[in-house]
Amino acid sequence: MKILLINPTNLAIGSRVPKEKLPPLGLLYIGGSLIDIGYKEIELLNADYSNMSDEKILERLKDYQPDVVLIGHSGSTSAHPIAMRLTRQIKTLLPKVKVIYGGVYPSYHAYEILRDEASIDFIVQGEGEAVIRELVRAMEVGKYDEVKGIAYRENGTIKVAPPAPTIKDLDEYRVGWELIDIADYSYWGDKRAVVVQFSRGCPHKCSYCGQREFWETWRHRDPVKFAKELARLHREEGVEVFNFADENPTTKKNVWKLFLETLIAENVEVTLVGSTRTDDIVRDEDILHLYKKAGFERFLLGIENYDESTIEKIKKGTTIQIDQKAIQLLRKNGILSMATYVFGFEEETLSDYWGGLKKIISYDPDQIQTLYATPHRWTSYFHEVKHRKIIQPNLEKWDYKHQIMATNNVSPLALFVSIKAMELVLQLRPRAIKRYLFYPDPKIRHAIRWYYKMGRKVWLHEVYNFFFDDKRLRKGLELSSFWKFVSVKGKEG
Ligand code: B12
Ligand code: SF4
Repeated sequence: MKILLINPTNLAIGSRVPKEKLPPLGLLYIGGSLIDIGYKEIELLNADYSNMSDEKILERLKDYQPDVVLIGHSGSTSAHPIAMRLTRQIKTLLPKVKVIYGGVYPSYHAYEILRDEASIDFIVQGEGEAVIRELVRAMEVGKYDEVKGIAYRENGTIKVAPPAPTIKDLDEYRVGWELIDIADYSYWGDKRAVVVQFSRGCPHKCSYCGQREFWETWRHRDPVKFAKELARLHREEGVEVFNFADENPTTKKNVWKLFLETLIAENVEVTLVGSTRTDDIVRDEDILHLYKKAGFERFLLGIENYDESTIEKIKKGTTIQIDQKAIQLLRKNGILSMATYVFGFEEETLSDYWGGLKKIISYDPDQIQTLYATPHRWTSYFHEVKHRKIIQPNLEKWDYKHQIMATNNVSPLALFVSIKAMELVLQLRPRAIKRYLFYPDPKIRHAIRWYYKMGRKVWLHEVYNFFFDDKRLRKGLELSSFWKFVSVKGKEG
């Protein structure tokens, strides 16, 4: 069976603005899982890498003549319309090819996608490694009723199988690194880089979070094996930067400490970047020097908001004191902090932004990432905001960098200008510029300068898009009508 994995293009800034690209880890896990049960005719077409045109992608399909196409993108909501445009053309070109679609967005919209898109034959719902093995084996015999975790069409009826159990031992599956040339991938200013994943899931319950339920429970790989794999990738493949895909890698202190100590003992000079929670950083005050020694240069901290009552409302489970302390502790240990700030809550006002700006300056993070509240249907936040008006109906723009819902007190223009001004103030304030120019550690100085360079490009790109490209509705539908279907996991019917 000839298999082609496709990472479709995505128009989001994360795909289009930086020249540097990271490998699509999800598809590499899926490929690795199939290679390990004997499927050898398998290739990856990373169309997102070079923003490949549909014509070029189709040419490649014509040459390769796959029996099965596996398609999915990590930025799954915003990539969905493009993935569908592509699969329709693939089916026209190769009508016999079977198309399997996976990832977060299709997992939760399986029923609607199969109802509306004749080009999709199967959807894998949830974690894919174990399910894809079962599905591909079932395809050899054409019998699917025993396969859990899939949705498909049979004699014109849409069937949604019961969910597959989560993988207990993550070390049973490996990343199919052989599907890419690692030397093609870089990040952090021309450093060879890959995405890795130590753990899946998160035990916390933030209401807007689109990730925690997807993985169901928090699980982690063997910390010693994982550290050794990073060291091997550094020694044999020259990987310098590891970008952690984890939602929350630091969940268990003892396990995390063992990972850090093992990596330190491997004595490899690598850069690690990831995301975690501020309360874990505060909890780990006594071992933050190990974070630094292992190679951590930056943490993205999902602070989201700087107002105590909003933090409570979104069930973040932290406090402003903890958030502030985490930033100070990271700085004390020579690790950069990137604080997120989510905009677009219903009742926010211009004076809230002013208050937020003053607070964030007092927190003094090294970097800021501004985002718009985005009501993914599979989050509890979706249900809280069903009455709100959708001003951005194009799913390609549901990438956290476009305003999706109207707010009551601030126009989209005023909100956009406030965000852009806030970014300028934060990144150009004297303390930040001083670090840009004189940060004593040259590795961290490089990281700061790289981020400024990227930030400048993104800032200009967003301003251009806002005024000349993005189309917004003045009066959109309510979210509930816009979406029409509100049941979880696309299982209606
Ligand atoms: C690393 C990362 C990036 C990196 C690199 C992306 C890359 N090359 O893969 C960068 C910084 C470039 C990035 C950019 C963006 N990202 Co990002 N990113 C992540 C992050 C942290 C990890 C992704 C990952 O590797 N996960 C681990 C893999 C193993 O999981 P997976 O991809 O879901 O795959 C599994 C299953 O979904 C399934 N599966 C997936 N595909 C397929 C296909 C088939 C056929 C099958 C059978 C199964 C299957 O099986 C896999 C194994 O179990 C996630 C957050 C997170 N913790 O997951 C956000 C995340 C994926 N990013 C997100 C977003 C919004 C973006 C951007 C749109 C942001 C922007 N405005 O620019 C862009 C999109 C461009 C892009 N290239 O992805 C959102 C997506 C939300 C959504 N559901 O739509 C996430 C979930 C963050 C969040 N908080 O919500 N991102
Ligand atoms: S801490 Fe992060 S990953 Fe965990 S539920 Fe909250 S937003 Fe989601």
